[in-house]
Amino acid sequence: MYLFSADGDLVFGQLPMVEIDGMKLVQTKAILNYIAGKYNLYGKDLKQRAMIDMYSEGLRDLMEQFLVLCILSPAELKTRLENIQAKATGRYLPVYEKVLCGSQYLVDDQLSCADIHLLEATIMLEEKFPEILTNFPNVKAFQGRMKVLPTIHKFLQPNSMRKPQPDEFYVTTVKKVFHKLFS
Ligand SMILES: N[C@@H](CCC(=O)N[C@@H](CS)C(=O)NCC(=O)O)C(=O)O
Repeated sequence: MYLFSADGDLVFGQLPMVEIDGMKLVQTKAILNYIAGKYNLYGKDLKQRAMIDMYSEGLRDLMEQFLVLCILSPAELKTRLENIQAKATGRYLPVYEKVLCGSQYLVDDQLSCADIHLLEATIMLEEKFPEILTNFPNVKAFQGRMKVLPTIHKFLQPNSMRKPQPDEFYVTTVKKVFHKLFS
């Protein structure tokens, strides 16, 4: 069963879909890249854009690991969390720690969408592993600088548009929807 909407707005029968500037955009990367371009968060030239994409994709690979956490069994959850922690500390955080040594931002001297992804990833990681940034002081300092930027500070306040961690009600609803779709 596919999620095709009656008006055909879900072009591939999938979410997310964002309505922006008269378009109904699907495909996460297309959405993110459009927003990054529109708000000057996508570098000054092709090479910077390539670097921004490279750092962003690494973070997306890491953050994708979190997607199904709320529907795993306790045993699966334990294994998955161990795996995330190992990958984060062994593969991903060392890269960003090195790039941020002496640099304010990941690419060039200006804020880009890669920085936003890194901030989000660090917050997600700390929600599960509160001490995880202890050995990554440059990343921790970067997180502190990012959190006080006015729009980001506002976004991180309770009841903002940032999704809270899934609670029991959310998990039950997701399971019911998936059960309806796929049974
Ligand atoms: N490549 C797409 C994948 C989107 C995707 O898998 N969406 C899921 C929900 S998170 C979905 O709609 N699944 C239903 C389906 O594929 O039939 C993107 O990055 O936006």
